[in-house]
Amino acid sequence: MDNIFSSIQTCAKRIKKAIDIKDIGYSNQENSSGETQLQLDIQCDMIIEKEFSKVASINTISSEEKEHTVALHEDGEYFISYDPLDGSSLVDVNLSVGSIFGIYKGGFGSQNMVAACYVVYGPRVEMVFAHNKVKLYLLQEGEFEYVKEIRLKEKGKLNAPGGTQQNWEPYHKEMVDSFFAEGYRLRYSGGMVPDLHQILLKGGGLFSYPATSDKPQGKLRKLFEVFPFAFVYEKAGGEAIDGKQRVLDLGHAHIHDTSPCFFGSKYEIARVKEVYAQHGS
Ligand code: P6P
Repeated sequence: MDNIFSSIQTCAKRIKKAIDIKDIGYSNQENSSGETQLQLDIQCDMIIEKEFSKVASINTISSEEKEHTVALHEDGEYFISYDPLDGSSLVDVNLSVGSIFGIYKGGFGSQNMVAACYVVYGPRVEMVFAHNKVKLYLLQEGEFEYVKEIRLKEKGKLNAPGGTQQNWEPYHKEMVDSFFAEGYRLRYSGGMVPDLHQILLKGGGLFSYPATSDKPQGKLRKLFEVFPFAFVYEKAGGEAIDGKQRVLDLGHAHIHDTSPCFFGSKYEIARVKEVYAQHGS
């Protein structure tokens, strides 16, 4: 695992350089989710694949930017899924973006998840690595320095409601509004990594990306986005559900499967469970 952690640090430094200098024009390609790929998406994907190919313990990788998995080392015990640059379209408006990694042992799948990691490229470059604990690191003078352990409180103050509001179910809108009626603050940038990072660092709240009329299976990808953050939030003392059940109890049929998702402190997730038990499919 140490070699993987070290390799991700190298990836993060190289990706930061690519963000700072790379042409952010669109390529003529689409990813498996039908999203037009930025040159930068492809560049960051190549950086990670090249660095991971040097780590003998990595058996196979799967990327949001690749249709299929890529076998690296047949004797490796770890399988890594990743989103090389989540929210990449935010780069051209100078908002924070991130890389997300899910680390599985013996094969891809929520039941095999043993660690998760994400990197936030913002005013500072920070990394969160979740194994037994959730640890925060800050890139300083070319090295990632340990800062602190991250823990969620029982209840927070931030509300990050994702998805197109006109496509929400009425009961979902009522639930979102109920938190605002309690004084929660709206904190939503459209970047999953900074939005979830902010809730973690501020001690709690709710991030939601529900099933909507235009995306009945949600938008966020299980292997590359939802499972890794579910692992981080649970290790930090929070919860992650799909509205009904624990995200990390979900299976996946295809590596690009999506899921509705709710990440947060226990108080907020209890409200989601209560509302969705009465309405949700
Ligand atoms: P919406 C970025 O494209 C992304 O995949 C996540 O980073 C983010 O949480 C979500 O989509 C935003 O989606 O529909 O709210 O713009």
